[in-house]
Amino acid sequence: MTTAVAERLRGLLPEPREVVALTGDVALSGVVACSAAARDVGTLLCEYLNEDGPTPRLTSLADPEPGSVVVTLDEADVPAGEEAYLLLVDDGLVHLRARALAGLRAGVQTLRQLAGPVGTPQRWRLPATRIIDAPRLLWRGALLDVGRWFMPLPDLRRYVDVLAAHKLTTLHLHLTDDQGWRFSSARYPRLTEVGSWRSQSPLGHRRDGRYDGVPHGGYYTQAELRDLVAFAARRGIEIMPEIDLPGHTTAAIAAYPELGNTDVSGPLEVSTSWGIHSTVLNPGESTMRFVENILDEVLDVFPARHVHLGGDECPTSEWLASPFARARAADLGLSGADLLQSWFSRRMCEFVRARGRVPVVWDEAAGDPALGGDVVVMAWREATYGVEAARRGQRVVMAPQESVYLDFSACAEPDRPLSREGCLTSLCDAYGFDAVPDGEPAEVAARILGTQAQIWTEYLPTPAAVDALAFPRLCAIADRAWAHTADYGAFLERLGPHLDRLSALGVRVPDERMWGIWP
Ligand code: TNX
Repeated sequence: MTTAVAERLRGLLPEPREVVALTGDVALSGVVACSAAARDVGTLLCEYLNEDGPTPRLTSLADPEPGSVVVTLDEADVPAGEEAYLLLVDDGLVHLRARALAGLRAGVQTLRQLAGPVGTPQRWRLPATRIIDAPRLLWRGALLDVGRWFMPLPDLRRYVDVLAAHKLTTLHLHLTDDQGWRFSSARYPRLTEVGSWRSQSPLGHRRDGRYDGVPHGGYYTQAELRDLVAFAARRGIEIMPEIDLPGHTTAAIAAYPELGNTDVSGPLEVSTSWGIHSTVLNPGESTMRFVENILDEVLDVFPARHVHLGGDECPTSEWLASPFARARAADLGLSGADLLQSWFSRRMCEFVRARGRVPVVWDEAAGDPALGGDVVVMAWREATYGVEAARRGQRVVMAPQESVYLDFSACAEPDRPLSREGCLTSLCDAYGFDAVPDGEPAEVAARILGTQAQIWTEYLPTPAAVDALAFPRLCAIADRAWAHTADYGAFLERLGPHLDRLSALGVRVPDERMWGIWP
């Protein structure tokens, strides 16, 4: 039995920086001893133990009895960085140390992985070890699109816990799109009364042109979102909200038609089809005030340092056709209505910045140097857009579709799950992507903050469908973002035991045949 316990040291995911196996093991008693400053993390560990471990009890640091986990904010032997930690399992005790709560939270997830599979004997007997760990990249995110298909709150909570288990830092919550608005606003109730609901949804691929005839919708109340934010924060995850602007706004315009370019387009319904829509917000001052009021509500619910303002896929055809938009562009001193998106983004970035937050935009909106040096650029079209932004002096999160879009198929099996047409990113491709490009000067490379997996849900109507495409590629992306070395064969070996953890968390990992193990 002791050998089996010791073997658990080989299946940690993401891979820690340094793992030294010691002799023996420690059976947890359930006592979690922590300083007042570390209490929040102690409570989280107790919650995890409560699921199936020894009855947890939180105590102060005096005289820990055998089997206790001792959690302290202490720098001794801890490497640099907020998320660094040391986990020492030896001599009848478990010591978890870090210089910041973020490090303790990361260490709790490692401790959770050192436990055996759920339901096995000796589950909470941990192998003796000394682990010294810190991440390679600071931004390790996952985007979840709840705009295309609403994800019920319990599933969303589960998802956050799964992200935490992979030591991710950020859930990028894509809350609004042409097909649905999911953020309830006190000031603009029609956004959810009207904008959260569509009459039907596409069936199968977009090119098939078939519909299900079934109304779909849903939204989150502000109280639910605050609760989710707190649940995530305790697990070390920041929820970065995205209100996608000024394109991808059909649902908002369906709710409040005056936000649209009414001189060139008629009344609209919440969209029932996928793809890039020509519908965009009008650039009038009252629309800008609407956007600012919504952002104020969003900032109030989400304390996140980063706020995503969208900016992707914004056709200029309506503005070019609209006399109102053209006149507005001229008033603003712009040479043409096609420059309105740049003006719009600049204004939104200033608004968010004035409230002490950091604006984030998709790469199409990033080219204008007047956006400000603090803006974070999400490079989604290709990694080269990220490299260009970093060379311009902007900070970048690498999210290139060819490598980290989990709505792409992972394999070419004929019975693979429905996914975006014609695109394939195997597990091997996802693992093979390195966010930090070779051959760039150190100061450019340093502006690449990290990477992010994207789960767009056009073809993923249920949490089970999300799991079937997200896993195990999400594990590969999380591993590359955290770990200091890359070895695909070794990753696959660690993935084996990790699958038991995923299924214990309720993740429906697809059959290995669907992973795209080989390119
Ligand atoms: C492009 S990525 C989009 C999304 C789609 C996705 C599908 C980005 C910023 N915009 O609206 O869902 O492709 O892969």
